[in-house]
Amino acid sequence: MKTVIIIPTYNERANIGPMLAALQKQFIGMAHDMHVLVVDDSSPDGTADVVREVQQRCANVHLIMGQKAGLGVAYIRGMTHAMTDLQADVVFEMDADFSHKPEDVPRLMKEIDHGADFVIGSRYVPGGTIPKEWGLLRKLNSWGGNLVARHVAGIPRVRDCTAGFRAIRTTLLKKIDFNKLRVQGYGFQVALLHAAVVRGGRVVEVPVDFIDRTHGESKLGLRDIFEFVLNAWWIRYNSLKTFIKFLITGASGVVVNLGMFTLLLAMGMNKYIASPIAIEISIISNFLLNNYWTFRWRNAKGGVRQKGLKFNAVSILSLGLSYGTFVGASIAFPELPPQLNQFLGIIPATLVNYFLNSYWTFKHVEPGRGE
Ligand SMILES: Nc1nc2c(ncn2[C@@H]2O[C@H](COP(=O)(O)OP(=O)(O)OP(=O)(O)O)[C@@H](O)[C@H]2O)c(=O)[nH]1
Ligand SMILES: [Mg+2]
Repeated sequence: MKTVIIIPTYNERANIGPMLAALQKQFIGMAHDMHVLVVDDSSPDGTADVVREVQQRCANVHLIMGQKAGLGVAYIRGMTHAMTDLQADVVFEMDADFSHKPEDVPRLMKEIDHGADFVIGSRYVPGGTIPKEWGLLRKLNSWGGNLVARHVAGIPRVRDCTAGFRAIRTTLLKKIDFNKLRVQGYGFQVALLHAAVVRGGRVVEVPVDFIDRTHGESKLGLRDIFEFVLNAWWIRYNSLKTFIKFLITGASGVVVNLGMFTLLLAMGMNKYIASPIAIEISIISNFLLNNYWTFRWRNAKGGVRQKGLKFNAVSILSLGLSYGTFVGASIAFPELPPQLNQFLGIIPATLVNYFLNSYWTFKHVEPGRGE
């Protein structure tokens, strides 16, 4: 597998040379085709000169240059380059400052080998550590960031959402539209993770020791923190929007079903014929609304025919369940108005519909956790 370790740099002259050397040492024992891509934002300290010098000797070291616009923007440029120009199967995110240990690269890679799509070098799973010298403020900052990411953005099952040491399969990355992430700074890490989880990526956390940098300066600014929190709420708002749309779609289906049923009865149709027709029309209207409105983002690339087939299978099942319930209820409670029996039929069909469409047709990860 072609693997590209992306290292964004801004003024990392003291770190990048030793980091490239340490990575090459790790690559020796690895079975994969390992590369490094440095994404330098024209660092004034001449970080790129060091990389160019290494490139004379190492063909697996790549460099792209840009203007400083934040960590997220740098990663998006790096990932795009790794996927299109370098044809990578796997990309890593990694810092230049030795906060992430080069020796851990093979451990993260092993999880990819075992089938994970998104491996996180995690400080907050058993075995993972943060630097002992971190003061209370630094700890609170990291802890608060994770709290916001997990419970505001809605990634509760991941312990370290803000980690910057990760390995990601490009088959998963290609499903994500970077333009929709809307983050320029460090908030990118959470936005990307959330998008990966929503698209069904298999996330695995591997414990790592996070080491404080000894050379150079931190680039985390106030603007980044502000954007980070804002972005978490933005993700939350979008998730909620999907869930609300799903509920509205469901409610509209009930109206369509009972409305059609009443209309057909008024036209003099037998209730046992009117019932399945009304059910089928509401199932179709639900699907169209879910497909082109609620889960529209899922529709971006192909798969419509496959979804249509799955939808038909789900429809037949829902129709059978709903109609079966209607017939059963009509026989058991002949005195009830037919609309009430028709409504009873909606209940089991809704459950089955919801379950199959969420987890199969639209392959949704968790209800309400859509984008
Ligand atoms: N290309 C590019 N790289 C960046 C930018 N901001 C940060 N980086 C790089 O991203 C990595 C992580 O940045 P750091 O400043 O170490 O952030 P941090 O690890 O949260 O902060 P410290 O713990 O203090 O080191 C480093 O390799 C930086 O050089 C940017 O705007 N553009
Ligand atoms: Mg750092």
